[in-house]
Amino acid sequence: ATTHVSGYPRIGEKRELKQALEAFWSGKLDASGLDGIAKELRLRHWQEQAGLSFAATNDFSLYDGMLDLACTFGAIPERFGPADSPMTLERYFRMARGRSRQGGAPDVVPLELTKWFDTNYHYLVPELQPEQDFRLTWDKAVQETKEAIAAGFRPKPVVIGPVTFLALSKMDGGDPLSLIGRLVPVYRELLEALAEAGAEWVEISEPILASRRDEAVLSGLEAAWDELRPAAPLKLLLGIPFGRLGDALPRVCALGFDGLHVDATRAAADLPWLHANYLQDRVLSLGLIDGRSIWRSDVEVLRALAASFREKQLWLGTSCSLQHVPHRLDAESTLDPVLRSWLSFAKEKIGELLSLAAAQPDPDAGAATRAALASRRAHPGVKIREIREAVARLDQSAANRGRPLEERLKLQRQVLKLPLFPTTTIGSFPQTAEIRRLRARHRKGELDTAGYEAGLDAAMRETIRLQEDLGLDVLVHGEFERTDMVEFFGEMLEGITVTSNGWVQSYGSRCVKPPIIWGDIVRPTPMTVGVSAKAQALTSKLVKGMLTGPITILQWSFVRVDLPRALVALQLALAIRKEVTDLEAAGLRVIQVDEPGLREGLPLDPAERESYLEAAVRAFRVAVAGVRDETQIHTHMCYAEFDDVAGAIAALEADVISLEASRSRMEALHAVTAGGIGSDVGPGVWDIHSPRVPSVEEMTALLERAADVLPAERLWVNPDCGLKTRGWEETKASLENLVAAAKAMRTKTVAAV
Ligand code: THG
Ligand code: ZN
Repeated sequence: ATTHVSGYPRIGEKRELKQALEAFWSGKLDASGLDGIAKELRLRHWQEQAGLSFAATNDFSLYDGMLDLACTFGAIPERFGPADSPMTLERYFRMARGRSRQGGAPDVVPLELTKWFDTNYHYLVPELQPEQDFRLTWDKAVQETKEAIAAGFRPKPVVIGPVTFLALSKMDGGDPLSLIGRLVPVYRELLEALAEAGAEWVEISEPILASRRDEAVLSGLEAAWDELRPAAPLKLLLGIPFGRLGDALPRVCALGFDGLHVDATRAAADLPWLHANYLQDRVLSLGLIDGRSIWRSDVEVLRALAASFREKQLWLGTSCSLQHVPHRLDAESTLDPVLRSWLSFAKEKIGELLSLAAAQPDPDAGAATRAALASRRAHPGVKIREIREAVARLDQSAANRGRPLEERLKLQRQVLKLPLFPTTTIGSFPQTAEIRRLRARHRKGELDTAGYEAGLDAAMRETIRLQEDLGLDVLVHGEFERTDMVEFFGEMLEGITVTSNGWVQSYGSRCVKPPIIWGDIVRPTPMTVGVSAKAQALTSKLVKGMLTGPITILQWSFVRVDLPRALVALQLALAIRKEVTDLEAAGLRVIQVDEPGLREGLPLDPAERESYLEAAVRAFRVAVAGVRDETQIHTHMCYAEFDDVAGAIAALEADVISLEASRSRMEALHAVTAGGIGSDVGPGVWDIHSPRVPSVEEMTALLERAADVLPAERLWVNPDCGLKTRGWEETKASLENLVAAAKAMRTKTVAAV
């Protein structure tokens, strides 16, 4: 059978692209050096696809594929210079990263960054105008395709489809989908250029169909496909990753494609219809190998599924681009061999695809897969009776605290004796090169545990002192022991394994190493109690215990598929609940359980959203409900979009919630209050994504806006998010201003009564 992938990881097995980009940005590598590394990576990645019928091209990007497409079509907002001036790296990265104030140059705000469907990847949002003029202004897709041909590969360019491109763009003064008639002729020119370069097939990827199948999208799709067919001979594969088509199947199948590529892992419900209404002489491409999970495929089961289709031209592929899984499992040196046998990363998935397509099943490979899957079912950590029973025993009371929220807050005001507009931070303090070096030396065994902990202690002591000097009200220990919060808890909990090199691109040069949740979750020992108690002992001020919530751990990990996610969430909730009650017992009177991942987990399919939110709210409530009413539970959320989840945020009934709000000038606060929230709220007044130090006046103005929405007694003063990416200098200056702004508000409020 014909085999292909819809994309391959591009950051490099050793994150070579990350290193090259960051070297280029800091001036240590020139443009041709960067170009050389990018070429080398593309070549290696095509070589890893050798054996497949096609090599995916145009899946590579120096920063992001949506940005690439915007640049290809000349959709470049004015602040980045004239749209028809030649593409330069300088402008490309300015669109991605902005430009900060230096040498008198004005700030240039980059394109907005947003989550790509329900993945943990983030794309740049193109900005379009109602009179948008599209023109082919960059030949990146064509060049990469020629490059593959020159290297001896048969290319299959993958291009984000016109409807997805428009639907994910933003436009003031109209629906960007209304531009479809303007875009399609230029899109067709791109296809012609790809055909001329030597492509026989192009995959046009329309993931928007996984989340939107409304009339605007479907008629946009029809309008596009009526006009898309290029003059040059080229076959078009319509690719639909991430979901099913449902009722839209007949309309989608009536489009003029030469082949349809479906996500067979998520569109299982569509397969019977496709079975019955077969595509005759058109290609049906089944994305059978899961591009979203790291579990080894049962190739023989997939082979039987594929064999049930009658299409003469049946292709086999991945459910989506493999960019959402780590590069190669065979590079993991420290992984337990039993767990390893259950897994498959991008490179291994190519192997699975090849064996799926082989004319004859390989009996040895089949036996190895069966043995691996059997060892997983039989592994004692996969099903732990006490954990299953504890989850089954959870009743309504497990999710409820003693008194209702309003009464708890009254009680907490009495016992915690905080001023009006109490000040706090979100948890992390700057992770300097020194701290990172300390951690690296400890990891490599160059520094013993005693020396390491002494180093961490010193940093914590200094940070506590600084917060006291600044006059903050609720202090934090600074989280110097953590790199990524989810990775930290993944390392501490049993049933979860952290890889040593399993990086997945999050955005641009930034990557995460998602933990693998493979078994039932056990918290063998307290995880943060030691460090939090130590911090509390250093000061007479309140110290806040810092935890990550069950939904966020779930959302930012690779999750087992042999147990419903809602049950995995409850297992995580029970582990966090133990930590929360242990923190309380150790004397912490304020405990924060972060849930920035709450909104991210929202299913693409609107029909699944309510049950997700219900389960998510329950997991959070179970995690925090074990404490006395006097103990104040905080939560934190960032990534500023709260409209869809405002009701759920209210239902968490945290005592206090801090939110990212400064960039939206407190719009986020409106969104959560619209959900009927009863919690006290700390809308962020300092945008920590930039090194800029906000002035007292600026922060006071934001707080005044907040005070128009909520009564003063319900407001906290804090930054938008943790400070780990900031430097000490700007941190001190900004926090000083933040405390001054809180004081100004206190004075004003007292004067007003
Ligand atoms: N942790 C995890 N997942 C996440 C986030 C997170 N997903 C959503 C959001 N936050 C993504 N944002 C970021 C922000 C910064 C980084 C990654 C994702 C980052 N990564 C370091 C890098 O690439 O240099 C990793 C370095 C390291 O850990 O050694 O800065 O916060 N799990
Ligand atoms: Zn945050």
